[in-house]
Amino acid sequence: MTKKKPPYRAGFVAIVGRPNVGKSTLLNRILGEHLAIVSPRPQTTRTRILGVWTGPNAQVALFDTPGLHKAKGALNRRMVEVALQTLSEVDVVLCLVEAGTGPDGRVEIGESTRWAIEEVAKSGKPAILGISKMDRAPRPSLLPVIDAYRGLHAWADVVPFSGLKGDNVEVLLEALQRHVPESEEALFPPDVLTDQAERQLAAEYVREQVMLQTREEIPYAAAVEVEEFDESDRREQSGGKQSGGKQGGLVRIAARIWVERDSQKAIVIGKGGAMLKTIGTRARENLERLLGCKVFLALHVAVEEKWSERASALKKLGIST
Ligand SMILES: Nc1nc2c(ncn2[C@@H]2O[C@H](COP(=O)(O)OP(=O)(O)OP(=O)(O)O)[C@@H](O)[C@H]2O)c(=O)[nH]1
Ligand SMILES: [Mg+2]
Repeated sequence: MTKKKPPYRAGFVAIVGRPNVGKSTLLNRILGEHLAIVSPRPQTTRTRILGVWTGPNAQVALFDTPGLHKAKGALNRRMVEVALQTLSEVDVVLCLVEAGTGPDGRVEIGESTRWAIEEVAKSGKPAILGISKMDRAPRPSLLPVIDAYRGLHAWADVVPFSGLKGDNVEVLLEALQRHVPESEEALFPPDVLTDQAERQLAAEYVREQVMLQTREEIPYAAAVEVEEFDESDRREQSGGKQSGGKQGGLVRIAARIWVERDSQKAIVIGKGGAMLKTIGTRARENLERLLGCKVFLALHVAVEEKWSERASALKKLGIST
């Protein structure tokens, strides 16, 4: 007797949750690529980022989204709108929370986490709960955490995992494959990894370094615009992942870091240009890895007052649609 082949499945999944819970780290872990920038600061991701995982029996198209929070200011409001909008467009929701317990071992679920879960419930979509950062939680604390969250929503599945270390990510991916709908065919060709152009990724890699290297308000006052992406000296070779086969040679990139005040510009440039040099060097090294070729990266800093409050600026920077 031959065993019946399981049906092929394919669908869209929104990864949502409070800022900083590890959404982007998980997307990168599942895809094995640094598609979404990551920093220890909340509100790192500003737009939604598609990452497509293709397996033998299923395709899971994941949207990483900005963190759900009570937003103040046009930029943050727009970010939350993007996340909520994405919830309404997908087949399955993957809601992430942190595996945190209080000092006395009691499970703590904050006001904003409850609100995020309410939004997930309102979407009416099948929702998987991912309990993130399990590497930080003592094992015995996980069961009460799982129980507490089970009480808040009828989750389709509950999976503790660590995006950083990779623990249980396979289990989570299996759960996602089980819950996306049956489908006649894949949603994307098997070699598609993301919807982000290399130009956009370049801007994000620079912004990642701004977020990692600077302090206080600078990470939130900065945006990056790629003004030039010159591939004329890039060589065609087989094997480049992001580039449909291009690898080797040189890409010249010029990018502008926008900040909101002169004082912020001075900090981003640093003493004798030291800060800008560090940002540029780190971003260039990461870009060379991504693009599989040498990169020449020229960075400039410019001031545009209150860009984060203006719809036109958000649009120009790819944050608004
Ligand atoms: N220990 C531990 N840290 C993690 C894990 N996943 C993410 N982090 C860290 O948590 C911080 C935030 O991770 P991100 O992936 O940027 O979180 P996010 O949910 O995308 O955050 P926003 O884009 O701001 O909403 C970073 O410092 C990560 O290294 C994990 O599984 N374990
Ligand atoms: Mg993120």
